[in-house]
Amino acid sequence: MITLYKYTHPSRAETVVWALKELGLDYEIKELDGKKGDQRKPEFLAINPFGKIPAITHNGKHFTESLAIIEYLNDLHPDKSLTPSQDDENYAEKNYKLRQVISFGMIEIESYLWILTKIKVLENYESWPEGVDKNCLSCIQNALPIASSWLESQEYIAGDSFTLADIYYHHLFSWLKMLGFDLPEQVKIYLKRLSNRDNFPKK
Ligand SMILES: N[C@@H](CCC(=O)N[C@@H](CS)C(=O)NCC(=O)O)C(=O)O
Repeated sequence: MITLYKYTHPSRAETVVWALKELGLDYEIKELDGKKGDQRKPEFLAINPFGKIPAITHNGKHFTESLAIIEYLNDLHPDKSLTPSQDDENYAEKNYKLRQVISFGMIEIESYLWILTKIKVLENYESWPEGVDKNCLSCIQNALPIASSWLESQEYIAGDSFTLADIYYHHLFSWLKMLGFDLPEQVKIYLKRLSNRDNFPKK
């Protein structure tokens, strides 16, 4: 049995819930109250010493980092349905595209988004020099049209089929929306398409 540790409130642990559903794996959920600091209690630090969710336990072992957890879950599935099939004659190219879009999202968008969130939403709970928020904003504004352009000719972010990159980009684009970014129309349509999937976790 897989145990997923998530917050009572929505967080990136929802990406793992979505992957579990897409893969049809059995799991149980243990909820932590982030506002009460459950993530910093010794019981949870024994699972993730970094004190962050999501984390899963499986076969007596602990797994952390949302995307790595999703990769692990995908490897448990006989068809590895969230990544291109190795039997596909264009496997190398399709797998490259998947890794490329994820790498781009993490480095060119999420890193700046996280700093912007710390400054704007968490009210400067770390001290960042003046002007950093503007730099982050402009880095994201440069990267967003590139990510959006991938959706001009394909239904999913890394090609013509649904992959774990779509789970990640749904999280990323929703985060941008939450911070007030005006998303391009094709991104809005894409988000709608993803949220209509049978296994999309309903609130
Ligand atoms: N890179 C990690 C980030 C995990 C993360 O930042 N989790 C947040 C919730 S979305 C958290 O647990 N924050 C708690 C804290 O910082 O105290 C991942 O993708 O799993």
